[in-house]
Amino acid sequence: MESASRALVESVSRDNPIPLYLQIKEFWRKQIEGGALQPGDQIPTDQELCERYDVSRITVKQAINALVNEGLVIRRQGKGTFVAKPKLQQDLLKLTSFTEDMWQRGLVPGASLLSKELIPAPSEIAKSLQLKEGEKVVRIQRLRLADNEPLAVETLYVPYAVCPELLGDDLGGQSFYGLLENRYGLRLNKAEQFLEGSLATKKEAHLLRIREKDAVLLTERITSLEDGRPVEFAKSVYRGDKYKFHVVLHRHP
Ligand code: 16G
Repeated sequence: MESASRALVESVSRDNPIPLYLQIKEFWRKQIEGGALQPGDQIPTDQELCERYDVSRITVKQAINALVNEGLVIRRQGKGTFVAKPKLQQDLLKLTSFTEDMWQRGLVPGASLLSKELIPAPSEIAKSLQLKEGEKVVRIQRLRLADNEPLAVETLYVPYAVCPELLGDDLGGQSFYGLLENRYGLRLNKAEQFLEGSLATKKEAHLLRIREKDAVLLTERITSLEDGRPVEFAKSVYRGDKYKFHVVLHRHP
């Protein structure tokens, strides 16, 4: 910490046209991304930073807020500022389940069932699932957990006709894709997925243990079987500070 702080003093210059808060923020970002600071490490208090760089509290707050917004540090009320755990990354190349994604990262996946019911498909959902409006779908809402921490709120719509048995299954502790493939012999083929930024509703914030209107990542996925029938319309709301998606783009695919 001491050597990092000395380097920081050298790295912040009033002659530099880059605003002071950005210079401070960039220094700490490099320390974190370069591995000099590890998740859980504390960074100096706002007061300490003000004194060391002879800058105002507002400048320090701007620098720390920028680090918070990038998910690099978290503030703990009354305790200080700490290096955050890196965001979980989902590679958008292969059709994988939440369970597979978490195991791959060495985290224990979990799900707690919020609701499960048979409903007539709302028109948008019916269109995505190639159903007639009003045809029956099983709607399942689950809170998805990684190492017992809430990560996403997921709502699945599954055509009742494709998998009527699902209504009787306990989806709290089980992988949905696992059930489809291993118990019901349905073969998943591909999914189309949409991503957008959004703000947490009151209910989502409560479930995800964040504040209302905090940034979240909203995804919609329509998954189909090898015979072409759509099997799910899934809407998931991920904590924006914990999750990111990764895509590799080829200029000449
Ligand atoms: C992921 C999928 C969701 C799928 C679920 C199955 C995204 C955005 N969504 O959460 O569509 O239903 O995995 O997970 O990736 P499970 O097999 O672990 O229940």
